[in-house]
Amino acid sequence: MYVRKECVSTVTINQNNEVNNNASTTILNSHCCGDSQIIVVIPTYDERENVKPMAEAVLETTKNVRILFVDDNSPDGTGEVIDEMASKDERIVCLHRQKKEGLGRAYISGFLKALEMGAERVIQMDCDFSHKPADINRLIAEDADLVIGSRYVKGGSTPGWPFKRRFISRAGGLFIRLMTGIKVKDVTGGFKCWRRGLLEKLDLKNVASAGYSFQLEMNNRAWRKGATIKEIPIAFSDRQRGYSKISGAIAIESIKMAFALSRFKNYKKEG
Ligand SMILES: Nc1nc2c(ncn2[C@@H]2O[C@H](COP(=O)(O)OP(=O)(O)OP(=O)(O)O)[C@@H](O)[C@H]2O)c(=O)[nH]1
Ligand SMILES: [Mg+2]
Repeated sequence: MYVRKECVSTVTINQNNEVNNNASTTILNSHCCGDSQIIVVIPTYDERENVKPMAEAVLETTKNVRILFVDDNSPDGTGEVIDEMASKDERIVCLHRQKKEGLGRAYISGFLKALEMGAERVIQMDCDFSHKPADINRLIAEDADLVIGSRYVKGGSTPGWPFKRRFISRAGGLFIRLMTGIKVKDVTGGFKCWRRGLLEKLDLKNVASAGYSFQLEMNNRAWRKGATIKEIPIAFSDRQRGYSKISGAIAIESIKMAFALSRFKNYKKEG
């Protein structure tokens, strides 16, 4: 039986779909926030115009934070711009990858590197200002294993989006929620704060997604581990500079992933 419970506030839902408000907290919350090390992981591909203002905004708005850019050898020279910043400011690090392999692969490399660098909290965000640097403080203020900046909880919004885009995003999210049973409202969002203890449990090297389906696969892994997940409202606006890397193939990967994670087949228990 599936327990229906809204997930606007912190709720734990384990692999058997049982709602539990406390149990996993003691296991997963072993690293607490306080003055912990926070690393903001930002994947970049052709974001030359955005990286500098993004780094400045992140470092200005959040204390005690480092930025790990993950660049896939961007043809526009983004990697060199980051290297120049990194040579002047030790809070900025660039992980260079040889070629474009998708957002998911870039994030996995970035998360593994951030853990190696000693991160207690890992923020993931886009480099195009759709995710607002000032909201990082709101994400890290929450006490949960995974905090999601959500367009679809009360107070969240997508200003400037045309009806068609709103519809596709909402319908896609609904489909994924129905297929997987996950009680997260913004299943495809990419602005999140992960607690180290949770990331260490997610078997990152075996994440299958190459592209944007990474978002739903990771949510699902966290949820099946019984993590505490909280959604807080954000306004998500369209990028001002540069171009979108989303393609039809990416949408198809997400649909395939929703089937792969389907609650209607082989609901696998995890310890
Ligand atoms: N390293 C790396 N970064 C990527 C790749 N694909 C996308 N990105 C980055 O991931 C972030 C999100 O990509 P966007 O193209 O903005 O996609 P989106 O924000 O989901 O969609 P839009 O609303 O259309 O902008 C940006 O910072 C991109 O530069 C990739 O293959 N490798
Ligand atoms: Mg974007």
